[in-house]
Formats: sequence, structure tokens, C-alpha cells
Amino acid sequence: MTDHRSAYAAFGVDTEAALSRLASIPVSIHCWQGDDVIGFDGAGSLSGGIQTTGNYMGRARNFEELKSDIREAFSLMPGKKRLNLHASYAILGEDAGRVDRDGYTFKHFIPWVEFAKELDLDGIDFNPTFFAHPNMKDGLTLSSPQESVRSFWVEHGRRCMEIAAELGKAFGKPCLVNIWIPDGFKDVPADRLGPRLRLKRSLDEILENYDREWVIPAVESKVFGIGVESYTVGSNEFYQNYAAKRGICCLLDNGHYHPLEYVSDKIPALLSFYDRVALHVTRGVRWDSDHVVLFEDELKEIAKEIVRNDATEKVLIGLDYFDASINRIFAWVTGQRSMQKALLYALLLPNEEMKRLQDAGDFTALMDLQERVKTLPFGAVWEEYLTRQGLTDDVLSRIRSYERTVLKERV
Ligand code: RNT
Ligand code: ZN
Repeated sequence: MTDHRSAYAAFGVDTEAALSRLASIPVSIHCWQGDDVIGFDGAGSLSGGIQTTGNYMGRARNFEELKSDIREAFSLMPGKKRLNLHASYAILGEDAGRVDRDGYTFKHFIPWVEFAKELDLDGIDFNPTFFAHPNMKDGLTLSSPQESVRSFWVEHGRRCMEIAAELGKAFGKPCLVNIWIPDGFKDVPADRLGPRLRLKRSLDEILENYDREWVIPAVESKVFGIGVESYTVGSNEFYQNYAAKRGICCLLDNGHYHPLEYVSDKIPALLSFYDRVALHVTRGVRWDSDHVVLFEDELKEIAKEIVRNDATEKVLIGLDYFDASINRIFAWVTGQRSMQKALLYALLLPNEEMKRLQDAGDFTALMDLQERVKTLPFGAVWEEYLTRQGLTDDVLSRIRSYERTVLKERV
């Protein structure tokens, strides 16, 4: 039997080059898989049209528990890792109950910086939290017709831009700030333009004066949410035009489109116009259900678009899923490993040769090549990668033991 190196070499693919490139691509891992997107700032439940389902034991209920779970989960994840934080994970300390989201400062996130440094992470990305808060009025935040509501959320956004600049500086790498708002209506609206004009104004106010060196602002569109089925203020067309006009970044969440629309196809469309594209990689089953990311076809297609367009530095990869029906740490690790697998899979394709065949119009040979590479010994290269990262494929027994000793005690 030929070893995996020569099997790939026969197709002109260098497995060594693929392994070292994979280890250098950062993936931003969301903190919110650990606690069902609840956060620490008091809301206690999720709202805004997103939902976590399931009631598996051991949800992290505070900073100490979440840190412990992140430590465990991240220790099982290969590759370069960033931490993606929501503002609702502020460590308020003595400010708890005194400072609201329009008063958060970098101070409330310093413990996260210390933790990320301890784990030797590549950096922290940040998200203002425009949901799960009593100041969402009639389901609206930045697009609210009530000026006091709108300005509260604008101030939250501005604070987050300032916090992000400090986060960027702390790691010497720019911080992606992703703006997603839940604003929309359950039923047929009487005014579709007004809310969008208010959102546009609010975004302009948030972005008035941000630190262009350390902050990368992004806007995340969506088609609908639970209880917000008829109209979404921050739609795809709205944000793509906004981002293009203002020179900021679009964030594509692959749960946020019609099921027959593919983010893999949107990536090169945006790369034609933008320096950067941000992603929330997730897995929607029938709706934006945020299932754990698995190593499946659309994920592979997304990874191919990143790798073969030489866009590993232009596409900012972030994860966004939350499953509470299985062990949360297993969910976290499985999603992150799936992303890594997909990137490796794409790095191991004879991409140049396939492009050449396409451009030559030899679609017969292209189909032949595309099918033959599917049965190359991918598993052996993946195992080699894990070994070099000091890991194995056995995630479950480690997590089971953590479950027995740590999670079961959380009652
Ligand atoms: C919601 C968006 C958003 C959130 C996170 C928690 O549909 O995908 O990105 O999932 O910000
Ligand atoms: Zn998302």
C-alpha cells in the first residue's frame, strides 16, 4: 500500500505544505457554545429570535465554569485559535447591577484578555450584544423609533468599538467586531423603509470614530428569526450595500439565507469587491438552527473557496453554533475540528490543475479528477496533523472523564 504522501503526490499535492498552511489559519471560536448564549450580565434567558434547544447537564453558569470548559475544549482543538466574545460576557465585578451595556468598558474584559493570553490564543474578536436585554423594545434595538432605546443601543455599539480597539492592541492583531441585531417583525409591517433608515443612522453613529488600525467592523445580515418571520431590518441587501458604501466588512452566516442559497458561492462574489469577508460557520437544519458544524459538503465547499482563492488571510473564519442537547464541550470541539478538517481537505486538492481543466473547457477530465480525489487517504493526513498537534482522534473519552468529574457536579 502506498503511503498517504505518495498517494497525494501522484496528484501533484504536497501534504507537508498543506499541513503547515493549515496550522497557520486562525479560526475564531465562539464563547457562547459553553452556556447556551446566556452570558453573565443578567438576562438569564435568550431572546431575539435565536434559540438553543436541549438540556444536557453541566451548562457553564459563571466565568470560572466557562473558563474551565473553554480550557478543556480548546485543549482538544488543533490549530490556531482566537476567542470570539459577546459583550454580554462582561466581567462586571463590583459594577454588577450598576453599569448597563451602555457603560461597559475595556476594564470589564481584562480578565478575558488575561485568560486568552494564558491559553496562548491568537487574539479576541468581539460582538456587541443587541439581544436578551430589557431595552429591546417591541423587538427593536438600533432601528427603534423610540429615541431613548435607539440611543442606548448606539452607545452600546460605540462602547464595544472602544473595547475592541483595546482588545486588538492587547494582542497586536485587529479585532473583528461583528454587528448582528435581532430587529424585525413577526407580521406584515406597515413600514419597511423607516426601520432601515434608522438602522443606517445608528450604524453611522457607531462607526463615526472608530480605531481603524485595530478594529474591523462587520455587519451580519439575516433572513428571518423565530417570532420575527415577516421582516428583518438588517437584510442581506441592506448590509451589503451599507458595507460597500462605508468600506466595512460583511459577515456571512451560512444559516442566514434561503436553504438553496450557498455561502460558498457568496464568498468569491464578495472577494471580487472586498478586501475581507467574515464568516459565521454554522449548520442550519431546515432553519437557522445553529446545529454543530460537521464535515459535510457545504462546509467543504466553503473551505475550498477560502483556500483555492488564496484568501486564508482575507476570509476571517468564525464559528457560530450552539447545541445544548449533547455534551457542550464535545459539540464545541466537534465543530472546530470539522472546520479544520474541511480546510485540510481543501488544501489537499489539486486546485491549480482543476482550474486549468475548467479554463480549458475540459469538463470531462475535470469531473474525473474531482471524483478521483474524493477517495484519497484523507484520514491518514488528518491523523498526522493531530499527532503533530499533540492530539488524537479520541475526543470522547477525555470529555467523558471531564463530564464525570466536573460537569456532573454542577447541580
Ligand atoms: C443570530 C446570529 C448571531 C448570533 C450570535 C450569538 O442569528 O447568527 O451571530 O448567533 O451573535
Ligand atoms: Zn451568526
